[in-house]
Amino acid sequence: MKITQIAGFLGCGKTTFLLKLSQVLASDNERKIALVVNEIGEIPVDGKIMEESGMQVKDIGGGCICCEVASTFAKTLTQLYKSYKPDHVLVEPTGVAVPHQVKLAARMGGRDAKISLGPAIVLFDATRPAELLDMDMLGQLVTTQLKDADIIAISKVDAVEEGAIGDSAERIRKYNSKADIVNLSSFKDLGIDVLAEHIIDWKE
Ligand SMILES: Nc1nc2c(ncn2[C@@H]2O[C@H](COP(=O)(O)OP(=O)(O)OP(=O)(O)O)[C@@H](O)[C@H]2O)c(=O)[nH]1
Ligand SMILES: [Mg+2]
Repeated sequence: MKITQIAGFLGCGKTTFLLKLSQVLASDNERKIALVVNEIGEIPVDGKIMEESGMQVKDIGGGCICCEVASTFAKTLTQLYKSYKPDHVLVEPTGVAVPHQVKLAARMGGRDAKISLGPAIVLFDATRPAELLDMDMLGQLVTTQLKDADIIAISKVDAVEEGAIGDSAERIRKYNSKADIVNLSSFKDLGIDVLAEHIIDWKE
């Protein structure tokens, strides 16, 4: 059971991407996929939408899976392993979660289940780089997410000019010199296959 998180700040396109990605991964019928969505609000809107896609969906509310409800997250993973035995679990943390803490929490779930960690994929919204990086508090959170990323996906590239994508990539490189950077548009089905391959091939 490989656990891959799709992280990134609020509204950067995580859920939209997760749904597309899960379809690509599941298109090989041998592969079973489960989704775990962490919501900040009280109404689990995302989870309901996702269930319509016909996959196992677990919705965790009441706090962040990287801190307040880390043990619920771990238990959910153990439960999924025992009852559904997915090949891949795709996790959408909240937009304010820190990827390495999500990994630590996932490891707790691995105590009673045979898990491996997939890459931390962090989405960076190409339509608002300045807003994300130049604000004091917000900027720190976004740069921490970027530093923690194994793979960075510049999202919504359909909505910006080519030059703006390059500018975002240049700024991202300052915070993470190692991660692969992939251009992503869930609307135009760009980058989804590449990211699915990364997940399948990923070794801890
Ligand atoms: N242009 C464009 N817009 C997108 C794309 N993917 C998502 N969006 C839009 O961006 C907004 C946020 O998308 P979500 O997928 O809900 O983003 P999220 O990161 O899950 O949001 P939170 O869970 O609230 O943090 C929505 O209005 C989407 O329609 C894309 O590839 N291109
Ligand atoms: Mg979402």
